[in-house]
Amino acid sequence: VTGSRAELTAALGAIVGPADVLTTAAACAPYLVDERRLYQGRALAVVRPGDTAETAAVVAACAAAGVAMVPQGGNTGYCGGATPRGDDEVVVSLERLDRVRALDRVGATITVEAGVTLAAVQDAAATAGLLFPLAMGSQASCRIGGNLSTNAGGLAVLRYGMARDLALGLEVVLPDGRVLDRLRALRKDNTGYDLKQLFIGAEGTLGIITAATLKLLPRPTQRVTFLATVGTPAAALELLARLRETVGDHVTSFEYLAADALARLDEAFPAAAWPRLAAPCVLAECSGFGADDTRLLEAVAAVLEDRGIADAVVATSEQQRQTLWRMREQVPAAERQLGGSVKHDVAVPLGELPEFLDTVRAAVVARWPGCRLSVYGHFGDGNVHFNVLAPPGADAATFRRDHAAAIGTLVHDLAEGARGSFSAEHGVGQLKRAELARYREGVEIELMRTLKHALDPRGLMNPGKLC
Ligand code: FAD
Ligand code: 2HG
Ligand code: ZN
Repeated sequence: VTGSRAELTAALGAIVGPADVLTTAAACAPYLVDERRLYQGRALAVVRPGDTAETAAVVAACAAAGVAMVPQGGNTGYCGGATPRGDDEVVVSLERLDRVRALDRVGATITVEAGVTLAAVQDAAATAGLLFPLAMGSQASCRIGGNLSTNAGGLAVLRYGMARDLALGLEVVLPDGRVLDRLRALRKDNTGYDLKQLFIGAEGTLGIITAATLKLLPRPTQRVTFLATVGTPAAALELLARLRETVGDHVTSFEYLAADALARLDEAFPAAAWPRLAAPCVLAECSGFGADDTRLLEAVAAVLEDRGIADAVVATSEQQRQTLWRMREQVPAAERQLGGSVKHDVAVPLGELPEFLDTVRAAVVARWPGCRLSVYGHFGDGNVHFNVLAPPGADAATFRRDHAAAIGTLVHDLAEGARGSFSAEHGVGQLKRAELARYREGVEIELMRTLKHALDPRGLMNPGKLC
């Protein structure tokens, strides 16, 4: 660090205005702790630029002072990626970059600044009669720059893909303050390396995303949303296959809720108004565009009947549909209310899911008898959240402190052993750096570090995260 803290904060204040350079403990507090309360950080300051030019100037000032920067969006990330690690780092919050710059209805694209919340992007699309399909429980507070930086997944990946699949162009401030303007709304552009892809999923280690041009899609006119008892994970996969054979890629979401996840919901929210069906359940949604809105419903009903699934609730109103989705989206809140969990976010090839679940469940219960599980997730993507809570009566924080690492190694070893991934959607951040080193080949880590060094030779952009 060159120069004094006071000099840097004064320089930052001259760029963004003194009110948007936070230095007091109280003002900085919300930016210094992560969503899961796994990391309590410290920072020299929190700075909130108001546009791209200010962001670039902030980065240039920090770079000139040799001070590291931690980009932060909605601060809902699960791996401590947005939490600063020491009082020699500056948090760069993108929350004031919250404008929708353009919406092109004919081209079906939207250009938004990084700090627009995911829900606001969805709303802007809906207002134009279009769909921005990225969706997840945190959508009211996560921000599109964070979604792109984590390559977020969520509830409709099966049909629409991850954040990466929805990005056409990016505007990025590089670690030295230069601006890379690739805000193109092109579906086709073969002009060398596709540089935007580097920043998607980079967790803020290569630059700060300030704006993005995103794909919009036709807004479905019909939706069939149902909760059904499926018997076993294998039967759930068979149901998915039959649905896809029947209605093709109209299958938009296919979420699984094991008995233990449903039990955690009941423990945390005993009075909630959602339906109680025998476990395990699937919450699925099919969406389409036909003029006759009974056809999709009839096709889904025929598949359920053919699979011998009698125990099912099909939403007959938007309100019921939202109740079903709220039930699924409240599982993380239930875990939090019960003291928190050791979370896993693994993926395995679809066909391996049933055996993987049996194996991992047996191994965890044998080694940590009495622990409670919460198993659910994006089954159609091969992505499950295999979460482990302390035994009833045990202190949740102590359980996590003493056992999280060993439980993680067991779960991740089994997932990677099944040719899967230790992180399907939440990323690496600070939390899973050891896993990255453990499971990725030396050549992969070397390439990642080569890229990091090429873009950020001084290591000032979100150090200590990812690789
Ligand atoms: P932050 O937490 O602020 O940051 C995340 C990472 O991105 C950090 O490394 C940060 O440095 C970097 N970053 C943020 N903004 C920028 C930027 N503009 N430029 C460069 N780097 C940046 N995730 C899923 O994938 N699927 C889910 O279904 C899902 N459900 C969730 C449900 C709940 C209830 C909660 C609390 C979280 C959930 N998440 C889910 C995790 C989280 O919401 C996502 O990872 C989200 O994409 C993070 O966005 P954010 O704006 O909060 O990012
Ligand atoms: C979800 O799918 C999120 O609800 C959060 O990815 C998962 O809290 C979790 O473990
Ligand atoms: Zn998830």
